Amino acid sequence: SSPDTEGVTPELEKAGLLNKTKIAEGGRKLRKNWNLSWVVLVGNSLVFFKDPKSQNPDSWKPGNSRPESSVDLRGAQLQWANDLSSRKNVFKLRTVTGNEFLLQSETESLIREWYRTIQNVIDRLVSL
Ligand code: I3S
Repeated sequence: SSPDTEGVTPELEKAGLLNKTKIAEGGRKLRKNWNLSWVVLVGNSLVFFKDPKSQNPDSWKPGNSRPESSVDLRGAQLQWANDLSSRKNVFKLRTVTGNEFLLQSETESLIREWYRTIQNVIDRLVSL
């Protein structure tokens, strides 16, 4: 069984590699800078790592690799955003604080699964 005290460490929902760019910070538009990112969906947060050493499902655990950034999903909005990029399979994530990210994968099934799973977390947070 897990060494974590039950209820203290949030549940790992999903982890994997996605292309990511931030396009707005606090409502202010940013210049795109696409990068491959190790993305971890855990508890109420989407956590981004750029360190290749972080590319394992345990990377988000306290004391392990340091994340590049973290997004609070409470009140966040998702929408498909093929109009915002020449890339295919792109969606936009907007936080309540007005930060906006595009997430993209070459694999349609994979990006659909990410969209669905993140939306489920957002929906769950609404009813809490
Ligand atoms: O939406 P944009 O501004 O056309 O996005 C493209 C640019 O950011 C481009 O960089 P420059 O800032 O050097 O123009 C990027 O290299 C492209 O990847 C961006 O478009 P895509 O369609 O890849 O999201």
